[in-house]
Amino acid sequence: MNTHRRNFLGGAGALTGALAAASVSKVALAALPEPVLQTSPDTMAPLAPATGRPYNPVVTLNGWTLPWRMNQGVKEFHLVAEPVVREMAPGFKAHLWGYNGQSPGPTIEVVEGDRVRIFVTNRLPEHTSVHWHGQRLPNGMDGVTGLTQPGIAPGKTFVYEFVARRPGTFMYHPHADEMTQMAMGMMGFWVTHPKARHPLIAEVDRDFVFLLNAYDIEPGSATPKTMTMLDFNLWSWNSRIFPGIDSLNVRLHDRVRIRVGNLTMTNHPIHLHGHEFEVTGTDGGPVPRGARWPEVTTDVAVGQMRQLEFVADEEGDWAVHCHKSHHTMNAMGHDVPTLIGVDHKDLARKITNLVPDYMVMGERGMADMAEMQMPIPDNTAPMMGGRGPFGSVEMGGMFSVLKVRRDQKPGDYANPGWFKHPPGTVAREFDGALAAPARTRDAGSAAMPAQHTPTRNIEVQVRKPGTHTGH
Ligand SMILES: [Cu+2]
Repeated sequence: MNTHRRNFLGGAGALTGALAAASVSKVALAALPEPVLQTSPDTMAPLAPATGRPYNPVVTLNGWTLPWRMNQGVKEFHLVAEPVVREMAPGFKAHLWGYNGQSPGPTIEVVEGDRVRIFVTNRLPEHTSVHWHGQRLPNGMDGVTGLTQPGIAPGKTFVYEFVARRPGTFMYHPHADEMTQMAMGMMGFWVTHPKARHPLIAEVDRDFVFLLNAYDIEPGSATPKTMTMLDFNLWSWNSRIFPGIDSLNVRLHDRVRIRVGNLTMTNHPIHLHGHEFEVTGTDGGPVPRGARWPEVTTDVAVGQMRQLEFVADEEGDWAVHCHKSHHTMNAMGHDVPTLIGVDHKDLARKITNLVPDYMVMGERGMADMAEMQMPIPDNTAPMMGGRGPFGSVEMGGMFSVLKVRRDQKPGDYANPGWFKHPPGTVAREFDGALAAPARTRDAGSAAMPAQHTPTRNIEVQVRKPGTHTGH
């Protein structure tokens, strides 16, 4: 939701003749909708439907929605699986695989009951397929290589066709060499809007979508290590890391829906500040009203999707983030020892003689890292940062800001800047006299001395195992 939002149609010009010539024959091309490619990682304005049934479109965080064409009552889309260069944060570009110029691929939006035809052209160096996660569809359209279809070979185009039977929140991803292809960023969002007022699907003012994904890219390099199973160093939303993730900008009292899908290898407890929400739906469908309860954090397990809904009735800049603290950090070495409380002045002086840029990490915690700019390799992002109105936010990874503003116009997604706090409503330094803390000489706290304290040591007898005599 940058102020430089680009009209996605501007991206249509990015179609290259080389692509068309290399991948599909002229006859096939005549029947194919022209693929629309995207070159910008900015959040696109919602794509209002010009044809077909009307609906209230979603906003894909740092992403876009794929345009379609109507062909005799069928909504036709064209996905191109291909290597892409994705800017994960300003100054940091990753070599990923994705669809139509970006990773994740474009969001696909349709309406319940739509007949949908999706052309998938493969420009990857290996075969692929697309699985339409969560959809009711004919088995042969399910996209599982080897099980329901042959893989789409490099250079080939396949066609998927089915009716979007169930309204809700879905995603798509390959079911072919998934470990590699998902580690490289191949995935996308899918929303099926209800065809009429639905008793369990609220009409909302703002509807944001993003996928949780994770990468292992060594600082200074650009290609993810695809064999990594757990120790990822980049925790991203739509292949962006904070401060590269756009804010979610809403108007005071808007009803807001945030749809999240998880295609990483671990769970992510998504936490919203300042408001309570309900989980109103999953990729399995809308949650019955009697089964909803208030939350401020909801866990999104691997392969799951969650719809959070709330009324944004508190003005301000509210953090929204994964609550695993390591997931709000960017690329770092995991072998850094804990140095809190260690005095290493002498050591630092000696090293600085040899390496002038050397900075000792963590003597007082890690917050200094965000303020001082330690030199980092080209093409990576600082471990944490993000300049806020009061200094560094000291965050990275899966972190963004919900900006609730009284004067945000309906339908305006532009970033309103930092919140201007009413006078007297910001935590401030206390400048009165400080009383000395009261401490007791006994064990326990000052207010409540410990009771039943043993007066002598209790000896614990532990029998240690003797010689192991084997099995
Ligand atoms: Cu997380």
